[in-house]
Amino acid sequence: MRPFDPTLYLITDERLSRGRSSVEIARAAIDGGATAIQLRDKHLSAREQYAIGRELRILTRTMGVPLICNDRIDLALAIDADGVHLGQDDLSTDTARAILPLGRLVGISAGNAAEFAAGGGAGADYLGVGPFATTASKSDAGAAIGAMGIRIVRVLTDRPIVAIGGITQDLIPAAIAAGADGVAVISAIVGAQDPRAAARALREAVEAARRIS
Ligand code: TZP
Ligand code: MG
Repeated sequence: MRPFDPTLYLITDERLSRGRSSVEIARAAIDGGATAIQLRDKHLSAREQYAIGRELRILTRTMGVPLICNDRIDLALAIDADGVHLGQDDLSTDTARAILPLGRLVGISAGNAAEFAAGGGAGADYLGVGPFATTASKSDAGAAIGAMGIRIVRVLTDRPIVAIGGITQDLIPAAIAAGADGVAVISAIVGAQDPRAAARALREAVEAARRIS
């Protein structure tokens, strides 16, 4: 596995994919420049997620990007994912490290300093910080934290930060200027008519924003 590259992190959700599979979306997204994939079809049963995860595992290995499993350490182990992404209600970073083989990625969600501390941010490999803007993809995402929210977490860690929540191409310059290293998206790719072109445009936007930040 290559080191975690936070530039463009695709999160799957077949509810938003206009009938296309998460594997099909992920393939197009990686083709377009996605640098990491997270399995997050959490509305499906464990068995259904496992089936998707197995396919994503083959795809991501072939295409050379890490596969990260949302919430569930058991599923991460079962599909031999490269890591897990943990929210505030999931098992802790320390517990994940104790269960997972050495070298697996552990990412956490943190929208502010309190969540950074409670989620074990200091021990995480990367942070998902948001919601940057209003999102319809996560019902309990809370209020948008914007650039100021990214800045607050930025001073707490040197680890990669991905801005998440309502990210569209036009918001990328503000997220990167505030200190994000990349962006994580669902709808901007999963819901796009052409996920490959959407990924390419988002990736180019992150790279362009980095050049001026
Ligand atoms: N965590 C915080 S906001 C969010 C997640 C999983 C949803 C991101 O989806 P979208 O469609 O990119 O706003
Ligand atoms: Mg979670």
